[in-house]
Amino acid sequence: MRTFIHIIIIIYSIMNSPLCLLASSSPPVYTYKIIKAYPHDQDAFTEGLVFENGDLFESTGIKGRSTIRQVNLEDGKILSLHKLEHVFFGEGITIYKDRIIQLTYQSHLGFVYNKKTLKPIGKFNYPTQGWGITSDGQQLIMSDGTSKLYFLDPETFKLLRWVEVHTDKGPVSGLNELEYIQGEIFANVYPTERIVKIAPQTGEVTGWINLEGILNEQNPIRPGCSLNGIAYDAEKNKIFVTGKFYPKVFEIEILPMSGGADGIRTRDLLRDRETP
Ligand SMILES: [Ca+2]
Repeated sequence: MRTFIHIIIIIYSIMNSPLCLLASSSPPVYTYKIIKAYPHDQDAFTEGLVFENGDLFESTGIKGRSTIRQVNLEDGKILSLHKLEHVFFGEGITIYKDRIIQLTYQSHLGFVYNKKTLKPIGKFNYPTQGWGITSDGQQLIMSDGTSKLYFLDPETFKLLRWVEVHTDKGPVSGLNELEYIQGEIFANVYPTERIVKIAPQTGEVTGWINLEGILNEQNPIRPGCSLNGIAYDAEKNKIFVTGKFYPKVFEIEILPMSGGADGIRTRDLLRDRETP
């Protein structure tokens, strides 16, 4: 009897292990159309991007060069800027109420800023690396470069739950910059030119967005470039994307593409990147 109970416990554990999660079918693939291109600071190592009520905010990384800044979308000019101390590597940002929350890469430390002034007003700790962060208005949602997304209480930063992001083939790792758009989580997948759409409750991938070719002869690739920045204008239903050292912020429209996930071209752009 004891052996039987042990077997039941083991089967139950396996069935409830996120490692076993597989979606029942391949997610659809989407392509894109550029609606408009705006100037972007090509020295910005973009790690976070968020838009609210006409205001664009950006977080940049690299120790000694990390900032949080408000940027004019139309001309790319920096309207206000806060530099991080040299020991910190800035990562994702999100807006929650009147605050902006920013992660750091390996310091296990997040910063809270006054949204209007960009003055630091608080700090918090987390045990993982910090990569991307977004909010559904109720919770913070955070990535750490693995296939996991962590849901945090926005007031206490306590971990509430986590999901493993997965397709029918298995987990999707390298989840980086995030954006919550119309009930789904969009995530840059490092180091590719792809974005995954994710169901927040289950972690199942609901679509791949292939942005290959967004940098080209007109907007050339330079060393260190990496697609990493998604912002959503909820008021006007506009999606903006950019990346580290990108010359432009692109407003894009997402379009269906024929073929399943297996049809996606997987030319990962493995450049000289050592950091997320
Ligand atoms: Ca974002």
